[in-house]
Amino acid sequence: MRLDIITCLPELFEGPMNQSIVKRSIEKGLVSIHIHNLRDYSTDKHKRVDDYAFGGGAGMVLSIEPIDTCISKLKEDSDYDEIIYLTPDGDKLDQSMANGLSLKKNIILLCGHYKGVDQRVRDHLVTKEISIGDYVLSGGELAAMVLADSLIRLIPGVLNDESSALSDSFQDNLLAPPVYTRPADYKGLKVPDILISGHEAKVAEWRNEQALERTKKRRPDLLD
Ligand code: 6GU
Repeated sequence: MRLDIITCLPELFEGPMNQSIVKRSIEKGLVSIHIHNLRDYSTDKHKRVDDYAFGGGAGMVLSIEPIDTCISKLKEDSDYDEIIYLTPDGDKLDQSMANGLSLKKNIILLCGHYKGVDQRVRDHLVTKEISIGDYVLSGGELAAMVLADSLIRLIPGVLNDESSALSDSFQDNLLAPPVYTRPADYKGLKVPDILISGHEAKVAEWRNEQALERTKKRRPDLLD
C-alpha cells in the first residue's frame, strides 16, 4: 500500500509513523508513507494555504489551489483508489471500513485544519470523507494517523501470527476476551485454570464465552 498524506503540519507524523508495527511494515516493503507539506504547493509569496471565508465569520479556510496542485502532481505518478478527507462530519470509521480500505493499493489522506477546506475540494477532488468519532480534534492529522494505523495492521504480512488481527476486538463484532501471562499466581491473584489446562478446544470455547459475555456487558450495541 502507498499512502500519501497531505498536511500543513508534516512534523506531527515523524514520531508515530516511525514506530512499532507501522515502522516494521515499511521495513518489510509492504507499505510506503509519503508526507507532503501543503505549503510547498502554495504560489503565495508568504506560502499561505488558507484565506478568509467568503461571507464572513471566524476562522480561516484551506484554499483549493494548493490542494489541487498537490493532488494533480501525485496523480501524474500513481493512480489512487481513494482520496480521503479527514473531517468530523465524515462517515464514522469502524473495523469493517478499515478492512475494506486495507485492500486498496494507493490512498491519499488529506488533513484539514482551521475551519476546514473550501467546499469545492470536498465536492470535486475528494472521493471519501472519514471521521474517527464524535468529538472534535484541532486538525485531521491525528485522525489520519489513527486511520493509517488501523489500515496498515490489516495488510497481509504486517502482523505476525501471535498478534494476528483475526483475534482483535471488533473483528467479528465481538470484543476480545481477557488475556493473562506469567506468573500463574501473583500474590494470590490466579489465572483461570482452563488457560493452564493445555486443553486447546476448551480454551477456545472459554475465550468465545468470555468474548460474548464482555460484549453483552460493555457493548450490547455490537450484538444487534
Ligand atoms: Cl477526521 N478531524 C477532526 N478535526 N476532528 C475529528 C475527526 C477528524 N474525527 C473526529 N474528530
